[in-house]
Amino acid sequence: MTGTRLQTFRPLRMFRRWGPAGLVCALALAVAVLAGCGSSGGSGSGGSAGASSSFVITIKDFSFTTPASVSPGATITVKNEDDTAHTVTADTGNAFDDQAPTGTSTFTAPTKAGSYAFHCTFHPEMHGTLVVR
Ligand SMILES: [Cu+2]
Repeated sequence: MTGTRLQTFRPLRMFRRWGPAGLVCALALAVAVLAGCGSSGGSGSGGSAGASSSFVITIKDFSFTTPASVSPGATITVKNEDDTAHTVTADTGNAFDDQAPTGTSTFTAPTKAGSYAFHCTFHPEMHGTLVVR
């Protein structure tokens, strides 16, 4: 009698011990499969989108350092490493006029391709060119 009871209880204990581990394994597999599918499909669009929006204009020692070119409508990050405020202002029209206090600011590049000369309104000797293409 006790022997049969033990035989029925042992498998149950085994299942209880394997249950959580089995669940974890199954979940891990499912996550791995999902992550694998997600990354293979998403890395292409996600990666390129991240790269295309990382345009930085650096201002240091009263001088602009500008990317070779930026994408139309891209978000441009302006890093002003000077202790004084500057601006990134288009010479003509109002294509962009970014107030650039010390630190980081952003503005949106023109959506029209072209070469946009810009200056700093506080320091007219500061010039740069933003190429959009
Ligand atoms: Cu300035």
